[in-house]
Amino acid sequence: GSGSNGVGVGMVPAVSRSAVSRGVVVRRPGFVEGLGEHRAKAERMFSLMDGFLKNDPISLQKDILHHVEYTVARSRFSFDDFEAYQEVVIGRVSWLRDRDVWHIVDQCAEALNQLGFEFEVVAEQEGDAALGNGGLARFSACQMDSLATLDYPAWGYGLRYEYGLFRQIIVDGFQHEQPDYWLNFGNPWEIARIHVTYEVKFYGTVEEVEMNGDKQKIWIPGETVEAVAYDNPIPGYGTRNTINLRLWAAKPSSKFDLEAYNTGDYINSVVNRQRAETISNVLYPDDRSHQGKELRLKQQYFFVSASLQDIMRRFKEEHTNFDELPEKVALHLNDTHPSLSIAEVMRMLVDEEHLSWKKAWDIVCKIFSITTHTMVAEGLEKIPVDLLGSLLPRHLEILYEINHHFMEELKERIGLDYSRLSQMSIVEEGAVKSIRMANLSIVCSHTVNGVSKLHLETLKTKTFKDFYGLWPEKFQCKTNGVTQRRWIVVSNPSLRDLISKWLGTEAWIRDADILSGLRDHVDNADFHLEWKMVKKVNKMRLAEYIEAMSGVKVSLDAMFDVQVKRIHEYKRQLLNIFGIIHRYNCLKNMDKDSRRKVVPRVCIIGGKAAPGYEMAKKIIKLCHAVAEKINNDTDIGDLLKLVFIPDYNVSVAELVIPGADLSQHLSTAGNEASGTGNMKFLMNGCLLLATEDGSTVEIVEEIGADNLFLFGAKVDEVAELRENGVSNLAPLQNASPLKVPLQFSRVLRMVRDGYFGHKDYFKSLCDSVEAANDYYLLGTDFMSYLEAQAAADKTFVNQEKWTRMSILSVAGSWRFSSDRTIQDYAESTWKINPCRCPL
Ligand code: OAK
Repeated sequence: GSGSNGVGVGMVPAVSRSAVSRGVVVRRPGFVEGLGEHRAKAERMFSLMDGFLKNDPISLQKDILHHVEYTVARSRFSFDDFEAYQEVVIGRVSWLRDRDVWHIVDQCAEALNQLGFEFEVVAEQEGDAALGNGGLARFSACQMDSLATLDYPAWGYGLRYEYGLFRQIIVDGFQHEQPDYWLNFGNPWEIARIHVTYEVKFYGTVEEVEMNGDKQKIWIPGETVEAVAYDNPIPGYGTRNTINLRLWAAKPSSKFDLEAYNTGDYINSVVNRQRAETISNVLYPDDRSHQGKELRLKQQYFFVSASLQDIMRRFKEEHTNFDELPEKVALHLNDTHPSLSIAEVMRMLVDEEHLSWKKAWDIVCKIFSITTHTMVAEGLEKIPVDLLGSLLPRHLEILYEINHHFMEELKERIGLDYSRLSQMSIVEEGAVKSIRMANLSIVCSHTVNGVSKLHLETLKTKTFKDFYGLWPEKFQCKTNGVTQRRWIVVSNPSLRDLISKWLGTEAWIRDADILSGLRDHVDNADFHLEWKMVKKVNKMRLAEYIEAMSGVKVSLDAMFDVQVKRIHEYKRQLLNIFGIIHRYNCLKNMDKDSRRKVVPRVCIIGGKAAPGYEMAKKIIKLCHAVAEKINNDTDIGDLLKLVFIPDYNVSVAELVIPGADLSQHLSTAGNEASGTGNMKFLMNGCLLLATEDGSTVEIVEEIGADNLFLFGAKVDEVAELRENGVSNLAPLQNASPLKVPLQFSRVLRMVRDGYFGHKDYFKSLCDSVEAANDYYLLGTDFMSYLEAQAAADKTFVNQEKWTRMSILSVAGSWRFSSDRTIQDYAESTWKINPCRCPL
């Protein structure tokens, strides 16, 4: 946490503010029971801890000093803020000692202040653990927070990347990527479990051997690396339940290849061994393109193999009969990235535990469930067979066998419909023969979840239509959510206090439903006054940051209008920029009198482009080029400013979201599976300007269409619009089709003609939205977009109405807490109950 971006965040683990990727694994409650002796010991330790490990400021100071002297031996040297941060974390948040970490923040602040440190400055020392790309990964972090808080016995697994998502720096308006070596000074939250290691194997051959009269396949691997566990505690709020995010790091295997060392090439042998570490080195920064890279596949299998060995080890410590596995273990695949798990569990059960294929398959089909996080079929992961066969030869055989059984079953059910058989097959024939990871996951999972109602509908009627026809009962909706602990309590402390004051309770921090009680005060003038004050404080914080980052001074009276998310064509940052250019044109053409009535705007855009994504990088450059023109036009002054916030990440989000008046969610309908940014802004009383896409549809259901600014084609109009350019459907008829091209083409022409410079560079960007190529319908939606913007301006002038809408947004955000999402998963997908530790 950091002082500048949130008071009181220091005691929250790095991982819960981070974006973590990959799978979430849930264990059923029975698993933790019956530990007998262990439990007795733990209880005794707990009771002693209560006596010894006190959380009052004096005890905390003793601890800090103890660490200074005995852990880092720094008492005689300078002991700076960074070390203070590390010591507080190491000393206090070791999860065995700590029971309700959220409630010792104030004591820590006092202890540090008395030692002469400023708590906020110490807390600011913590950086983001950027272990994921965007929405998918940050959603995992919210889920972990909710799992812990709701007392579920869950484990999260992932990779301990040494380089997280790249740092974005902007040079002359262009994005440059810099490595994020986040572990440089250590990570005080993690606990290295140097004894929890597993061998992970790659390459080699498959041989058939005779075993007890039966033929048995065995895999003779060619390379072995070691996976070492690093544990990251995720403490729940208002509970002793602290769950574990176990991240794997690759290390050279401890087994020596005597042969290699004896050939005399000692140096090269060591260098080769060291190469193992590259597996977990770096996170792939392109969140959607699957390029069939060997290292990426290695990462996936490394992660899957280590996690499953860990899970099986714990199961086997207590159980001998694999029939009990589905009772004790639920494995949830967070998108298809860990779906090699299916083949791996089959391999473990059949090749290592010698279960029959049928029995193993029966078990496997009861333990897996999956959530998919993408709308478009092209986004689904495929692995080329050649690559898989060389890296994991036995797994490829298993996948073929799974497919063979599936195809047989399918033929029985649908007959010899070859077109459907080939579409549903796990193996895709074609120029590059591949394994379809989504098909594999659906075949084997008992539940397939979508992340919003609209997403599920698309899965059922388009993406996985045939599978839905076969197994309708598998498909479920689990609308995403975000944690109010991160997105209000930590990042917006002023709003937190105001909400608690007016609700007369802090219980909403654990039970978001209570937030709906804010509706009772929606017309209270005093409440309105305090509400506006909170927004002002947050806008000041943001304005200071903007000035420090970009040198642009912004007026607090302006509407702060924000679009922050990964840069993607479908998210239409370009529509936003075109709208800004149009606004600029309008201002330039206005007389003085009209200008006086204009609502001043500060447009804020932030987000990273995948390093190889040309169009996205051009959008960033265009944003800077337009900003340069507008911000330096003295004629325009405070009426319009455009700032690009570099290196958008979770820390920046914590600062930007509370300070926003308006936020934009512009994806072409049918492209955003859910979106979670919309929920974070909603929770912070920021009004949405959005298309009816993903979870926004459900936000509209909850708060009503008059409490946000909707625009654009609806999902069922998009196909027709793409086909014919203009809509025949009713809602769009009002927006004159002629007017659309006129306003839009003027803006487009300015960019094309080099009004913002870099004419040649922007050409392909302009081509991508020119009439026939306008796949994401920028031209079609432009008028409707401008109307929504005008409605936002008009409302902003009426501050009472605006404040009402803002309060109703926060009140309606109760439904978008990840606690609701997780409870739904627990009850209807994993079938688990909470395990509450005695407080
Ligand atoms: C990234 C790579 C592959 C598949 C999906 C993603 C991804 O980031 N998906 C996002 O997941 C979020 C959490 O469910 C959703 O809110 C976003 O709409 C979706 O784009």
